[in-house]
Amino acid sequence: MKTDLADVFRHFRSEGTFLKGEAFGSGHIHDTYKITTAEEESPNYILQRINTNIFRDVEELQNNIFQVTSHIRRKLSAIPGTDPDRETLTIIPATDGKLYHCDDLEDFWRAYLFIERHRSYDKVETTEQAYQGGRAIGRFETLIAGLDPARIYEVLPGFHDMELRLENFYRVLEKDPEKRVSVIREDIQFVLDRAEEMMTIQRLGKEGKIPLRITHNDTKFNNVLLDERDKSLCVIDLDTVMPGYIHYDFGDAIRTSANSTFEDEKDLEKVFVRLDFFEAFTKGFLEETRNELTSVEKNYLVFSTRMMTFIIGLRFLTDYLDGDHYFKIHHPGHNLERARVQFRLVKSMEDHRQAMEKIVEKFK
Ligand code: ADP
Ligand code: GN1
Ligand code: MG
Repeated sequence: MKTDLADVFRHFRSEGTFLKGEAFGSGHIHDTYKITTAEEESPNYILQRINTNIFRDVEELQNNIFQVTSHIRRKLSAIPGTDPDRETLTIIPATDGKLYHCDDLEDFWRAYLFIERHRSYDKVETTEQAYQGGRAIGRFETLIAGLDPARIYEVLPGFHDMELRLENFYRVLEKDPEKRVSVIREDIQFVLDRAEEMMTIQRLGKEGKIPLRITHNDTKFNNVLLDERDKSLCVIDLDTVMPGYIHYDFGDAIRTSANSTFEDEKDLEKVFVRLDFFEAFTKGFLEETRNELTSVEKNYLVFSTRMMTFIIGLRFLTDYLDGDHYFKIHHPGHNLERARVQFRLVKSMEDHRQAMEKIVEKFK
């Protein structure tokens, strides 16, 4: 049955009349629509059907986003020349005052102000974009530092816990529900060869050598909006803001912004780490965070790029084995293709490790 977007939209405290609703963006999790209103002076909106297989407690999820955006808004309003309606998300409450709307089919919806005149990229094209992405993420880290962790509900516990992700992979491997194990022999070996090293960040955390912060946890490049001149504008997709290590955000951002090609490139020969993009992103990121980060944190930034690329690859691979229930796929084998791109990128990062360390050294 086709969703009646006009009917859903009616339940939000929006301005203007519904003109049209179209699928928007390329996120892997929610169903996202842009709602255009009829009147020139009324804003447009983003309407999202929340993926409740993943986010089971919508009330807590939305409350988190409200806490995060309110905090950022407060901080921005103290900085002259900023525009909070463009530099952070604005939740549009439902007509009953809730931060979401539940329809008759038990689908949960939320609405945001549409951030106009933005640019969003699935793949970085210029060093300037990478630099601005680094600034955006770096600034986000400093904006949310100081948010009281007690206000944040841990929406997806263990989200980047390597041990848990590995256990989960081994469990699905054992069951092999779709009989796909034989296809991924080499990928399994790739995982086994690196499993131990990949637990480094959690170990440092447990030993108290790096601080637990509030982090974004999903900093891929299309979760950063640039403005019409490709300048840093806004960090979106705030579902996973939770306690975490800085390495989750830096690593995940580099996984996408320093990838030479798309996350699901079929030709693996085209996949490698772009050192020029890595340098530009790192420069922007450290300009914003240099004074905030400890030297131990800085020492593991390069490692984090391999770790986060590995863990997302592992999640794609697990989902492939499990029958593709988590990430949206657009054709059979899509998750396997994504996993292989990640692993190829890890390999390239291993090969360029020294050069990457030198770059961090230069800007830290
Ligand atoms: P997902 O978790 O599925 O990735 P996102 O919240 O990232 O969902 O939204 C998907 C896409 O929709 C984003 O990558 C971006 O292109 C677009 N988008 C989301 N929120 C806004 C907004 N407030 N203004 C403009 N575009 C947005
Ligand atoms: C998902 O929501 P989106 O598409 O921005 C995923 C991330 C993965 C990413 C891989 C909640 O991000 O963890 O890194 O896909 N988000 C969630 O592209 O699982
Ligand atoms: Mg997203």
